[in-house]
Amino acid sequence: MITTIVNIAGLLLIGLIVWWFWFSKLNTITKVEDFVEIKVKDGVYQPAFIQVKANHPVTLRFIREDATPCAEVVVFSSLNISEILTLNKPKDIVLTFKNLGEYEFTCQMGMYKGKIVVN
Ligand SMILES: [Cu+2]
Repeated sequence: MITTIVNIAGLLLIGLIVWWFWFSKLNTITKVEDFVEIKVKDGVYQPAFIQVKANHPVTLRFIREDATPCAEVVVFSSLNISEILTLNKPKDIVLTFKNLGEYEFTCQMGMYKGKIVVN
């Protein structure tokens, strides 16, 4: 009985952590004109949910502060872009989105997740 309670409490805690990591940050939209700094740290891109304008160049400056190999590459799979991020060395990726829609960016393993919304 105690084991069951402990297990349920554990699952609730895991759920809360997952919720906190993914949804609390993903639900905050950052509107960007020309430039945004994205921190790669503690398992999340900050900001992770970025809104940009179509047909307007935007500079995404990735700053990797996570030394784990997981954070080393940022991938925009729908754009066929993948870039290596050097620890603590800002990496600028300049993109112009021609089509409206949503573009995911992730680490190689898909643990870090972010999204560009073009409107
Ligand atoms: Cu990863």
